[in-house]
Amino acid sequence: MADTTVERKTRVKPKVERPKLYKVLLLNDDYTPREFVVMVLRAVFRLSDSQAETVMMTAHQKGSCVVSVYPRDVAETKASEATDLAKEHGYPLLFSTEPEE
Ligand code: NFA
Repeated sequence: MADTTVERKTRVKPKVERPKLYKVLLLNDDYTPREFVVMVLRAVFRLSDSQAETVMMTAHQKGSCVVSVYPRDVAETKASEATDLAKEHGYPLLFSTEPEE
């Protein structure tokens, strides 16, 4: 049987893009206890004790702090989980997400 080879005359541009990453931000408030913020950062975002302390204090002093970056669905799920956990305990603590530059 005769072999037939079909050649392309144009190049195929490989279209693989890195999924965009989203920042999770911790927002300061006047009511949530510091220890509770640290507990949430450790439990939901898996930060170490010292990382959690640094992130909490940065948000406390500057108004907000980036906790971590994740693919969009992970960032949104963790931000809601953390915000909901605080709400269950009666605290107004907020986490938000935004795309990385
Ligand atoms: N500002 C809060 C307090 O003084 C602590 C806090 C830090 C809350 C970071 C939210 C985010 N108890």
